[in-house]
Amino acid sequence: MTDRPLIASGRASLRGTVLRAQSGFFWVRTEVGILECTLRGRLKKERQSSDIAVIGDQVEVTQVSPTHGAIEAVTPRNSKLARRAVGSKGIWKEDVIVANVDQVMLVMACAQPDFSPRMLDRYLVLSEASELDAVVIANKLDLVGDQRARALFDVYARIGYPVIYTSTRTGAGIAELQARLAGRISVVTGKSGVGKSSLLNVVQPGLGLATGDVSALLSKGRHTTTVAELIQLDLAGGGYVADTPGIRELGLWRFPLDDLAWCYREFRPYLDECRFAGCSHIHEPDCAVQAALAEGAIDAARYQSYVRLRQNPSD
Ligand SMILES: Nc1nc2c(ncn2[C@@H]2O[C@H](COP(=O)(O)OP(=O)(O)OP(=O)(O)O)[C@@H](O)[C@H]2O)c(=O)[nH]1
Ligand SMILES: [Mg+2]
Ligand SMILES: [Zn+2]
Repeated sequence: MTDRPLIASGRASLRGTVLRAQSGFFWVRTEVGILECTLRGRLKKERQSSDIAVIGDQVEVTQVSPTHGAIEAVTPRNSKLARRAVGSKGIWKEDVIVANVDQVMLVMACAQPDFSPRMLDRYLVLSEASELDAVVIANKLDLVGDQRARALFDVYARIGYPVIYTSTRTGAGIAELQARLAGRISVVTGKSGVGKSSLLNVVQPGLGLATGDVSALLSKGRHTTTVAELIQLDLAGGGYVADTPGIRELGLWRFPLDDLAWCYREFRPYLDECRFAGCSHIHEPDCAVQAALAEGAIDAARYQSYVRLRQNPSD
């Protein structure tokens, strides 16, 4: 970095957060309001990539008019959500879609659609691989009741994930969800129909996201667009929810085959105890993970999901 003064050519330098990015334009929230910005040429030269600035980035902006600015610098990211994309020569490269993500909210329905532990485990693996905190939202509690819901999700609480039981019908868990979202940048994901938009509408009345069948149509349309944005939450302490086409498509997330066992967080205490380095924890003798399974310290269904993913990562 140069020792550029805070006031460059008579124009104020501002700090801001990228709220929206589309085709080279960035909407940045600053203390003087939201400015529509482009990237300074110098930045583009330094780093030839599509993710120089993404939503969630903290940036330094020079205001050039009451409504426009130029992004001068991007602050190093604390965390990021990336997906794999095909780079030059067909080599996989990382494509950052949200920066400074504080947590991933994995929304599941207790029923309608049926809860799929397999899918949740997959999401958790992907969150762990990105080293992002994950929160499990067990929605539609009203359809099954407390006891049944806990039978489905308690295992996740036991291995250390926060689990929030919610219903947009009864209002259960909504205050807890709001408290979790306040002051953080969150990514909300989960399959179609689980109630993501309904939850956000209850968290923030007035948001007016489409739900139900209408939403299915709209979200298909949105998949084809390239807009990524942070939805500002009107909670004490603020908070943002990231909405991007890329994060809904799970297959595009970075998938960590080598570190798969580590991504099952309850396996971690045992990983250094196996007899063989590079143990797959499936058939080797003196495997500490299998021993923990036999003792009941590792949940059998979680272990089975590990074996299936390990043997068949793409299915
Ligand atoms: N019984 C019950 N139904 C719910 C609840 N939350 C949402 N629903 C219903 O579930 C359906 C799907 O909700 P959406 O909010 O559109 O789901 P979504 O996850 O946003 O779906 P996509 O936008 O397609 O990804 C709607 O008919 C909602 O009314 C709940 O807590 N209980
Ligand atoms: Mg929706
Ligand atoms: Zn092992």
